[in-house]
Amino acid sequence: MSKLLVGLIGQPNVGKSTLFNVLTKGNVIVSNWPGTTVERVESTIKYKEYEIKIVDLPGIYGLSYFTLEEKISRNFIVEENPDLLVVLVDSLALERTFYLAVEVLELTSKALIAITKVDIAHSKGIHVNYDLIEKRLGVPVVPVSAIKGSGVEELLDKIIEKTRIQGRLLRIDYGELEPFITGIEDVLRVDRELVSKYPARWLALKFLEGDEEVEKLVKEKLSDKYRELVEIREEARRRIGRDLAAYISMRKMHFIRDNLLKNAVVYARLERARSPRIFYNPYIAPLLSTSIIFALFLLVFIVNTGYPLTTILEHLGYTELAVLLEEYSLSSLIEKLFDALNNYIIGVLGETPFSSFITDGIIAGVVSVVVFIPLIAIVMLALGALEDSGLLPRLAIGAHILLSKFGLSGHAILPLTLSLGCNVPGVMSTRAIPNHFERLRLILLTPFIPCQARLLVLLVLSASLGGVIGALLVPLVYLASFLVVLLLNYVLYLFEKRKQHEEVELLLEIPPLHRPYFKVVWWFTWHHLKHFLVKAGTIIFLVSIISWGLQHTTPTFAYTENPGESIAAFISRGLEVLLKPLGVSGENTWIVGYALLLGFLAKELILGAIVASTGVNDPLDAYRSLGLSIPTSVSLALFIALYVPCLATIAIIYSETKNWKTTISTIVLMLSTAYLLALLAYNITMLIPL
Ligand SMILES: Nc1nc2c(ncn2[C@@H]2O[C@H](COP(=O)(O)OP(=O)(O)OP(=O)(O)O)[C@@H](O)[C@H]2O)c(=O)[nH]1
Ligand SMILES: [Mg+2]
Repeated sequence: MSKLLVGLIGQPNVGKSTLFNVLTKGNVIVSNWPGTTVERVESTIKYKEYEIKIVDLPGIYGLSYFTLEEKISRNFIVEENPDLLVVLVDSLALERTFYLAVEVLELTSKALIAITKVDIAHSKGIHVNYDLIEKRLGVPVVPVSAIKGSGVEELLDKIIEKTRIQGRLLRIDYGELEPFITGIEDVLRVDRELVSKYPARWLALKFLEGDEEVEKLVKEKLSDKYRELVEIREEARRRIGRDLAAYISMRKMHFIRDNLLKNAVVYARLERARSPRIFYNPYIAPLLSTSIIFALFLLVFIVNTGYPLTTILEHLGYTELAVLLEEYSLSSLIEKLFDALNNYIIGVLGETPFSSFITDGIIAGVVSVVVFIPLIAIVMLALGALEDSGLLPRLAIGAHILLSKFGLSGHAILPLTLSLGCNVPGVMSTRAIPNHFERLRLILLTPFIPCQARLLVLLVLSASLGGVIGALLVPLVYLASFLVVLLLNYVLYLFEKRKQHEEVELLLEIPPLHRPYFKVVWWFTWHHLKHFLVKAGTIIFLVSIISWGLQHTTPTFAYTENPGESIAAFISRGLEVLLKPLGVSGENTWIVGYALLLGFLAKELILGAIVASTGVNDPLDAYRSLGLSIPTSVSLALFIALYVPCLATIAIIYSETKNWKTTISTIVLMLSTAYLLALLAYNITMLIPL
């Protein structure tokens, strides 16, 4: 266990003690700060592999050395040398409360910002772009609500993360004062010991301000230079023509208003809150909420891939229209773009192992990340608009009436619906769920919901079967998936209830409705996109490249274009033991194993793998050529619907939970559930005379 010392610092009333209590859950040690009657409250908590001692510092407005509270805080920073300071800033009074944060960041880079009371900020129409402020300050900025408990775990994670990285000090431009600051800094640097304890620039500023403590320090350590320093200060005062402390403080306030917060906060104008009763009606609300969210879901996916409209059109016989819609959907346009790039590269390099590595390895890796961009962007734009306008909590109320019967809260409507299209935004949208346990439960279960990619495979399988079984296959598989989700959810829910003795509840601040602000919606979208690209994107990209290696290298490490000779096929042959009980046998067994193995990366690859290994061009004919029995096809359909959806989902589960245990548990749970049910389906279908 490593030990960390963390101080909570902030202006009075920003919420330090409230956050302190939430972080430490009670057991505190109360003493007095040395030589004073001011209470010192501290507590040690265990988090991950850390023992974190948290100290609640007294509320102060700035880091001068006048009041007792200020002296206590500054001595704590300098003498106790904490591993990190958490500077609390009140989201309801950003301009004022950032002042202390700015002062702290000039003194130490071992700090991060927690923006507090975000629960009420939203209902007052205050929207903050935390990412932008983070970039401008150079330290992490974490929104928290101590009252609702949101952001607290993220704060702890960021605390640990930040203590591992060296940051830089904040540098504010003091205009005309700059040459004097530099002048004083140069003199101060003579005393190495002094400038190793305090940043030289900070000392210079405090000296200019006439800070009592710094004055004393300088006089003591640099007695021979003291006159010179005082002269520089006199010269500065003449130049500025006013009190230097006031000037410095004014420049800080300007920095906060004109640089730090500029374009980073939107204060929405709230219309007088009308109360649309319809959102609370026990009969209409559930229907209304689910339909609005479902309609939104349809729209998003139609723009992205054409699905499910394409499938519907095809079934109605408008095949040409369906093809057209699909061709001009966003994801197909992206694929065309990269196909053109691939063709160009092959044209230049010829068909060599190297060009295969570039196109099927690197570019395919990039594509597998990029195809998600429009989808996530549109989903997040839509969600952002719902959230910002205040409509989302109202829809959650309606959905809650319905979902609470299944041990879920109204928040679950989003992940459940979105996952029908794609599990990645489905898992991402669990962020809106305030209850930690429910969120984990949904992260674990939403991947069981068959997404569009899985549907495409299921459709081929059902076409290969034909007849009644073929017609029933897809609806039955969907039904089975939903039953699995509901059942597992209920089991997990009962476990939780034993632990936390709480009913599913909907903790909602109902903000007034207002029209969505594009800027705020865009922040929301960009925040999620960036998260996906940086966190999940890297994992997806790297594994795609590794998988190229496995598919193009033989067990003796030679290059191969024949999938049957590759390491992947070699592994697939090992899967035969598991496939036999599902009725897969004979020389094509490895192809099924190989297809399922690639399906781990993305379900789209299953059909491609079968086509590539059988050498039959049409996916349906290729599948038929495997000669699998009806019970086997049924069990495979169920297995494909339920086992790990794709690498991207796994990557996003990891990046959302930052926990390998949860990620691996999900994989194990999915594989075992899928396999057991597939086995069951095989044996049941065997009994039916067909
Ligand atoms: N809505 C909401 N209110 C909060 C939150 N955190 C604190 N408050 C309220 O803000 C007020 C001040 O909170 P404290 O925790 O006492 O603030 P403090 O920073 O410790 O104040 P001092 O000790 O006086 O410096 C209290 O009324 C809290 O209930 C929050 O996350 N959400
Ligand atoms: Mg307090």
